[in-house]
Amino acid sequence: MFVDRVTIEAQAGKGGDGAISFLRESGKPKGGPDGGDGGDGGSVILHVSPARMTLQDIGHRRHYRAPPGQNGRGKNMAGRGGRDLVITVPPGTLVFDDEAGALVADLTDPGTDFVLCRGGRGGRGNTSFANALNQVPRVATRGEPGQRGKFRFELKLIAEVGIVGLPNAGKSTFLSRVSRATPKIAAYPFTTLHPHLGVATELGVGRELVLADIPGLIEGASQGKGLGDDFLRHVERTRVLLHLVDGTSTGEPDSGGPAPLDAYRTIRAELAAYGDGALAHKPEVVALNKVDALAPDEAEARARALSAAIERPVLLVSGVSGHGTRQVLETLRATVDAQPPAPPEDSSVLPP
Ligand SMILES: Nc1nc2c(ncn2[C@@H]2O[C@H](COP(=O)(O)OP(=O)(O)OP(=O)(O)O)[C@@H](O)[C@H]2O)c(=O)[nH]1
Ligand SMILES: [Mg+2]
Repeated sequence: MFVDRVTIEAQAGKGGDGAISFLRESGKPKGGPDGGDGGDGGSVILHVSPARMTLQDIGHRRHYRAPPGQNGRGKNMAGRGGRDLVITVPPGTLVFDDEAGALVADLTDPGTDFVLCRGGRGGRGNTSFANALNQVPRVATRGEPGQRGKFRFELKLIAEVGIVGLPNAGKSTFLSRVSRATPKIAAYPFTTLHPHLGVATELGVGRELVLADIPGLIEGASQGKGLGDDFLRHVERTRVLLHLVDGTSTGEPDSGGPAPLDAYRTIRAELAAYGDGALAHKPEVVALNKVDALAPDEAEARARALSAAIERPVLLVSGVSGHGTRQVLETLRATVDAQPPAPPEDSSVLPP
């Protein structure tokens, strides 16, 4: 399970100031007060919607400010209120006060609107101070400041798909191709040091896939080699594995890695060695990656050979060109949907 976590600063709008003004009309030398009230400042609202699946997009911005209310004006014109700033969050978002650490909101129900920072009330114009004793009040009040705060949002996420494969297989490239995730990518092993999460939206609303890039699997990972196999605990809760095999390496000394079948078997052995071995029974979609770098018939031939050896289908894909990614996603989606429903989530939630 992943914890998606972002910290933001939110600031609601200040209320507009009330106006001090007097009616001036020819023939009416002593007009009454006509200063309007200030408008209320905009609030920062959290709106809960399943259309949002992670907090990633929210984290792209650090400051969220709602606009202030406008000041009141003469002729009893009230200032316009500031527009509320609405941040859409996924169901299951926990909001903490970042300084105090206290839980501010537990947002589970779609459709909920939660006022995170209330906009300041607008000030009163002098018209509103007029009474029988004081018909020409020279007072107005200022708008109140809007609430502000620093908040930490947390979301517990379960990836539906765990992307496995040897270092350099192109796991991170694939993930960044199909989602907005930005794991580090480079032409050496162990580029990615932590699992990354992304949401593939290409298949349309309601058919998104949450994918996790699981780095660090090498021969001996289950004995603690390299990054070890600790990250496989994230795979335990996924529904399906996407196993990427580098189609360009052949096992020749300068080809960059083992032949596809050896690469495949190495990962399978590490999966089987983890925990009680249950990972080896997870449904798996296998794809030969980097086919953009191969002649089409060569790619086909290598996929066919791998498929024959492992006795299961092998898709062709390229995270760089995007070739085949759609079919991989469709296959993953169908495989996830064919699984029995996930076990109920542990509902105990503790702030860190
Ligand atoms: N030609 C080609 N190169 C690719 C493709 N996918 C990845 N690469 C290259 O392969 C290298 C490794 O890619 P990564 O996405 O970092 O591989 P990874 O599996 O995440 O590797 P680790 O994080 O080290 O486990 C990089 O140089 C990529 O540019 C592909 O589809 N085609
Ligand atoms: Mg990587």
